[in-house]
Amino acid sequence: MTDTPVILVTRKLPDAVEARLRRDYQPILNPDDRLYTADEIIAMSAKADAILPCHTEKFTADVIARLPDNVRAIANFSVGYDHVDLDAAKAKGLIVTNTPDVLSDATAEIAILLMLGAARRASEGERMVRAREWKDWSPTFMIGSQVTGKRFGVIGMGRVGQVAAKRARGFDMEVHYYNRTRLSADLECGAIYHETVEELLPHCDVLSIHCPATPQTTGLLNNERIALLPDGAIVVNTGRGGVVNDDALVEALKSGKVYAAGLDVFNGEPENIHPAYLKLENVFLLPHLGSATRETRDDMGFRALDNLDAIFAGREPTDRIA
Ligand code: 8YV
Repeated sequence: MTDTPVILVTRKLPDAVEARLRRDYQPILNPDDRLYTADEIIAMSAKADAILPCHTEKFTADVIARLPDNVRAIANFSVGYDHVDLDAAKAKGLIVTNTPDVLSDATAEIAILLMLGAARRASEGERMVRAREWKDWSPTFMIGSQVTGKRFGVIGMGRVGQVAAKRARGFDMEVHYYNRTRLSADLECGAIYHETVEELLPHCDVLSIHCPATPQTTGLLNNERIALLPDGAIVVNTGRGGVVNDDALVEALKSGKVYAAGLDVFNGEPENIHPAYLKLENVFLLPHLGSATRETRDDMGFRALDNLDAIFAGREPTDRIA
């Protein structure tokens, strides 16, 4: 036996990340990438000094209370941490970390992809071509909505929101945003700040959601707030599904109040997303691909390991959230 810490890794990680884990720790890996149940995670933690999970594993207060005392830390492979009850973690003396910064570019890319795809009917067109239903072309065929020069509204101007805004400026878009606190001028880069979501919404030809899922943001985009958007707005969500009231968005997509939506995250993902989204042509759907690039997934793993290295060296981890 050595003193090398044992790390329970709940999902298959990139090869380079697993190689570093093997080099520096005693990892319990998941080569089959099976989604473990809470009971399995608790049982497999019997000898673990830390757990390295993804957002797919839920650390509710009950799960955290049942973790054995040898577990000192939860080093998430994610920037979002709504899957971990931080109060329960603090109460149990667990250190919790996340992986900010490294996925901002990749997630902003997906936000822009969703904006363009929704505006220009990309998935609808692709489905048509694949189904061999493309029979003709005419000047009025599959007309979309142009985004260049329009207004790009951001809810949650954190790291990802700021990069998405920067990319939107590449389309000559005027950036508006709501954030709990106003950014400094150098970070704002000319974006127009609104003190409330309600003040922001009328300025959003495209609304891009980047805020975390919290009790305060659950169902934030509801009927009343959608009514404040300009007619024909586009809604993009790369944050968390819970920020959107699905019934409200579906109704707005059906009525044309919202022209189209681009969604990468969903209530009930992956298998229980709102069924209407699957039927509506004006929704561009992706399966939570925000951070899914080779570069970013490596960097997320390394960042989680940097945090573990600090914890086991007795230093404060850079990305401590509890
Ligand atoms: C991650 C995400 O890939 O980091 C996040 O919060 O939503 C994703 O982009 C995922 O959470 C991995 O755990």
